[in-house]
Parts: sequence; structure tokens; C-alpha cells
Amino acid sequence: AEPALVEHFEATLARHDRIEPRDWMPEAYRATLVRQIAQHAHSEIIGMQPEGNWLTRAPSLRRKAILLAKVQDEAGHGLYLYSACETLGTSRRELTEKLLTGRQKYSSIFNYPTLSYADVGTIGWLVDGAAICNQVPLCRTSYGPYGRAMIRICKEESFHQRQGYELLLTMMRGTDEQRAMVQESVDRFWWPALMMFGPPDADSPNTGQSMAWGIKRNTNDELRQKFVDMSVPQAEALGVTLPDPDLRWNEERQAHDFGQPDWDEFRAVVRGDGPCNAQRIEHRRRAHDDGAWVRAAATAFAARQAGEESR
Ligand code: FAQ
Repeated sequence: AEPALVEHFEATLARHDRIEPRDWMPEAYRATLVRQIAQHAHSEIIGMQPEGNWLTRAPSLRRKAILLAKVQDEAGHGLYLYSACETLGTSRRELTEKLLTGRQKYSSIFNYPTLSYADVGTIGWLVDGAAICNQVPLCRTSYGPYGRAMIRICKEESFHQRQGYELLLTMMRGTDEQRAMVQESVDRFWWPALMMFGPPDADSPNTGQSMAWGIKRNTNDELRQKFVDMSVPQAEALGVTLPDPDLRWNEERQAHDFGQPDWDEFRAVVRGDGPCNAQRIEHRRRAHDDGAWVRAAATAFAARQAGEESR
């Protein structure tokens, strides 16, 4: 690349300013962004499934309307992110193809099943909570279209988190059986939620370069710590126990000490061997095949419009 272009790229990063689609960028910077943004987009789309599982069995019309709106928001987030990714020169068709053939990932968390309605609340509280912790700093990411997509997504995620917490609070004010359902759900989701932040910094191959490029603004362990510190008082207010015997306040560090998730389980889930990996991809493939006629119709319509315009 021309030295002036490289200099412009470096100077933009140094100013903490945004790189835009038409700016020159190193190919590795582009590839890292495509990897991360695509993974993020796929997570939003696959992430519709665990909660979608309860849409037809919501306990009231009100809960059903809330859940339907949340799942629809997730589709929207996926679409903003696919659009941001397209500004880097990839198509949505290509990204979908890579997801379906296992060449791109999505978040490990969505490979766990939702076994009770309390899981809808726990996903809102812990999974959206972890997502917010990770995504608020990404509003300042160095790539313009990604950062701007994050701003809107974070507003909606905060709302999702409140809705999950409110659901759990309602259940905790209910019967002993409902309280036990909440605790059981939190016991299952706590460790997978901690895994959402990625491997420990010492085993994270991408963090160093991604921080240097301003794609990531914090390390995986920094954000995991922040999430734990944020969740402890919320768990207390709710009246649930977090399933970690090593969890305690460290006065010296002014932060909580906590145990490590089972990193072997994490690697297995990321590799494709989690409890629901095959089911999630199979469902996504079926939805993609069922939608083929919509894509064909839209393409034919666009071609006809273009023909009419040129006439
Ligand atoms: N699951 O070197 P690092 C949501 C992979 S929130 C699967 O540390 P990096 C909202 C990683 O890709 C969830 N794979 O990687 C919602 C890499 O593999 P690769 C989505 C993981 O990128 C809520 C390898 O391990 N949020 O959807 C995971 O620097 C409720 C080594 O890792 C985002 O994607 C994992 N948990 O840091 C929706 C946020 N962790 O690609 C519905 C944006 C790591 O080299 C309902 N992404 N890997 O083959 C990020 O911030 C980063 O990509 C990290 C990973 C922090 C996830």
C-alpha cells in the first residue's frame, strides 16, 4: 500500500477516530472485522432459537407479546450487523453459507437448551447482561459501521436485560416452586454466561492485535470481571445464589474473586459438540431452505424493476 494510505490508517487509529468503508485498511484488519462482525450477526440470528422455543408456551398474553418483541429485535440486530459486514466487501449470502457449513462461528451460549420459562428471564438477565458488558465498549470500536450498529443494539439490549430481570423478580415473588425454577435456571446459565467473554487472555490468540487496532477496547478477562462485579448485587437483590463457591469480595482488588468456568466444556461447545449445536444449525438450514422462494421472488422483482427503469 502507498505510505500515505498506511499513515492515514495509523493516524486515524491514534486519534481514536473511525475507519470508514472507503478508507484503505490492511487486509488482516478487514478479515478480523469480518470474522468478529459475522460471528456477532450469526449469534443474534441463532440466538432467536432458545427463546423462540417458548413463544407458543408463554404463560400469559402479556409475556408472549414481550417475548415476541424481543426475538424480533434480535432479528433486527442480526440484520444491522450483516449490513455492517457487507460494507467490508462480503455478501450476506456468503456469510450465511459460511455459517451453515461451519466455517464461521456463533456464540457458545446459544448451544444450551431452554428447559423452563425461567430460562427466558435468565437469558434476559445474564445473557443480555453479558452482551451489554461486552458491547458497550464496542460502541467505540475503530470501524465506523460496526460502532454505529452497536449504539442502537446496546439500547435495545439494555431494555431486554430489564425485561428478563423483571420476569425473574416476578417469579421470585411467587411460589416456592417458582423460586426453585429461577434458582435452577441460574445454576445452569451462570457458567455458560461467563464463557461468552471468550477464553482467558493468556489463551486468546486475537485479543492483542484486535486491541492494537482498536477493534476490541477491553480484554476478555477485563470484561468477565466487570460482568461478575455487576451481577453479584443483582443476584442479591433477586434472592438467588450464584453457583460459585469461590465467589467473594476482594477488598484489596476492590473486585470479586471468582472460579473458572470449565474451559474444556467451552472448547467442546465451540468445536460443535455442545448440547444443541446440531439442532441449532439444522433449524437454521431449514429456515433458509423454506425462505428460498422469498429470495427468488425478491430477486425476480428487483430484476424486473431494473428492466423497467432502463426502458
Ligand atoms: N463462543 O481470540 P479470542 C448476543 C472464539 S451476544 C464461540 O478471544 P476474539 C446478544 C473466537 O471467535 C453474543 N466462539 O477471539 C443476544 C476465536 O475463534 P476464531 C455475541 C468463541 O474474537 C442475547 C477463538 O474462540 N456477541 O448475541 C467465543 O478476540 C440474547 C479465540 O478467542 C459477540 O459476538 C464464544 N463465547 O474475542 C442475542 C460480541 N469466545 O474466530 C440473543 C462481539 C471466543 O479465531 C439473545 N465479539 N470464541 O476461529 C467479541 O467481542 C469477540 O469476538 C469475543 C471473542 C470476545 C466473543
